[in-house]
Amino acid sequence: MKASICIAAALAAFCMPLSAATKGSDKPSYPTSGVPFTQVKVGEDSFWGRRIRQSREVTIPLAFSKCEETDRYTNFEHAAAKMAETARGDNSSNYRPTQFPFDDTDVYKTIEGASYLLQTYPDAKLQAYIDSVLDIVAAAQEPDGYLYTARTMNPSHPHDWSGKTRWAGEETGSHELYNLGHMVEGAIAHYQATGSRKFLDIAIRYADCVCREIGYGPDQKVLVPGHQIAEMALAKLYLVTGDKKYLDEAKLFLDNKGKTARRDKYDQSHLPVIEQTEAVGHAVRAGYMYSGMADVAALTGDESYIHAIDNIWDNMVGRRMYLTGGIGSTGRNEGFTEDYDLPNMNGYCETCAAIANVYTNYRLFLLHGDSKYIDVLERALYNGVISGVSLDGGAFFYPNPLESHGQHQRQPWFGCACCPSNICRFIPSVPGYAYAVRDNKLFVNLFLTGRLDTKVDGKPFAMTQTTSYPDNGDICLKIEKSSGKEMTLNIRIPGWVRNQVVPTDLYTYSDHLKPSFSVSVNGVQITLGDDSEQILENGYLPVMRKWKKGDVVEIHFDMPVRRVRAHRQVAEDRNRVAVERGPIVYCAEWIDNAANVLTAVLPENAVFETQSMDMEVEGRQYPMTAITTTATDNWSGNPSSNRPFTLKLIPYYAWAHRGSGNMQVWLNTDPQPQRRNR
Ligand code: FUB
Ligand code: ZN
Repeated sequence: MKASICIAAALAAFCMPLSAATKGSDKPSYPTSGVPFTQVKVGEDSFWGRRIRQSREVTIPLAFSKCEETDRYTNFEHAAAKMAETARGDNSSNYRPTQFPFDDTDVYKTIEGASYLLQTYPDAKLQAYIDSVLDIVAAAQEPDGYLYTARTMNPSHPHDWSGKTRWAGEETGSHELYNLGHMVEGAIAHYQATGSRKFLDIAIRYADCVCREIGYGPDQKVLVPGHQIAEMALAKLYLVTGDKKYLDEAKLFLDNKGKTARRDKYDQSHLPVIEQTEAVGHAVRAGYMYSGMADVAALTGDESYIHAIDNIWDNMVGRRMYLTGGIGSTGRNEGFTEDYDLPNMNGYCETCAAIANVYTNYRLFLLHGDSKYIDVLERALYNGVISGVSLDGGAFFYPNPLESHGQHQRQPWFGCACCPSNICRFIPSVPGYAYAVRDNKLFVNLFLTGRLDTKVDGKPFAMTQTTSYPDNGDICLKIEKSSGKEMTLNIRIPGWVRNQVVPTDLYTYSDHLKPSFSVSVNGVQITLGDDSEQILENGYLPVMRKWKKGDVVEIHFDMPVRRVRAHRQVAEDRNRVAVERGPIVYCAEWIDNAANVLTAVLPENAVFETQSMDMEVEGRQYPMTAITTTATDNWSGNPSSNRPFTLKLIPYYAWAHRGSGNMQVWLNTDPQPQRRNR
């Protein structure tokens, strides 16, 4: 499908108007517009309500305290002090930055997450705290807008990765533009949530400095970000301000990849982006770049960008993505390797990379309007992303492998804290992925309890959604406000209901189940016919009518336990099967099982049962659905002595909460003794 350029309301995909700065209202936007997080309130006692509560009570306070404890704020204070000292002719100080030149971003990312929370849970104390941090940040900004503490605190002796002068080290590791990207993302969230321009103005000043200094002009430098994110952030800044120079700068960064001195697969600079066809290199850099490419594709309609990002997605989702939606097969480059190389124990699947996968797929949905992207997004969200944070919100995984012999445990923080701070900003932003609007269509993409208050076709529309998803597939939508004009609810029918594990042949269901679904309006069931696919549009069931307050839509998805096989070329998963239910990938842990889960065999005819369970973490109970079946233990190495035992499986996201031990997602199906000895 072509990306049509919609002449749409200024603040389509993510944003609310910034009237003072908006230059004209006829700028292009995404073909489909995401409903911003500001218009979705998640119910407290629900799957995502609990996650957001943990963010509020644990994750974000922890991250702010770590920023304090690990001298992240001191970096800003030293930068400000250095400028003051220099102004009075004192050059005696020798401040040293903390470990990484991107440590500033943990501050920006935590403010971003806290801002999303403020929107839902106004909190004067938190707002005042953020304000005080922003005072420290603002004081570190150089007069022309440059804000990078790793240099400003000691210009003649900056961080080792920074390069001698501004931008000199950007392509190889300074992260000056990575810092800009996270600053802009955080500032926009803060502005949207609070209406305050305090952070936004700081970010705009730095963005303007970058636009002045990096470009094609005679006094400018042409260079590209060594770690992407500025591209997608500047595209967002364009949507918020209406100032096209930010989109142009984002496109300049992408257009020049592979054309500057730097040529390396690691940061995707091996080729110009529009010639790229495979997901390569460092997975977070890649995911952020693909998101930026999708932004540019959608916002400019540039066919070469659309073609390239579609090809890369085919390769990534068709050959290089884990069942959990995780990406990155090795820690060597924290990234991609070869087609079908998806090792489980040594797989990397950095939490940030799964988040980047969500960003990419979300933007591709906004570009193409196809639910297959939300299917991938949902898979990453419920598995590879939330496995990165403990149920209580206080400990984090950096890599998220699919197999362990107990060597992996979540940690309360890391020296390189990109993953915890990304969790800070991502979890509270989830409501912003639930709905989208195009003309008089409302897309219901995610199933989560809460209230939506938005506009469809320019007219107010409100609805509540109630569900226990992903524990079951029953969802109730109740219309609370509608103009009475005809409009369509586009209800996403997830791939997992339609017998598609993923929208490629990388993973397939190996049982012969045929789950079905039903949708009724005010008690009257919609006739789906023999082939429900026929009436779906891009994976959505369109339900058009003149909605009125009190109308009720009931959705039911069968949610049987499913067996999944990987493509035969994935050597690691050969003779193995994974177990899923709805969007959730399951795993077996040592603590629930009397046999070794690394060598246990799941027979072809295993019958599964589900049961509700509460997992206790730090005295609090976390509800989830467990699965049991009968498997055999071939630990003896002799198939004739295989013993049956009750195999218990829990959601993958909940592993590693009860001590250290074996964990397995891809269970053995081969009754012969294991060739690999563990
Ligand atoms: O370079 C910034 C972040 O540090 C990357 O995104 C992570 O993979 C970690 O290397
Ligand atoms: Zn990370």
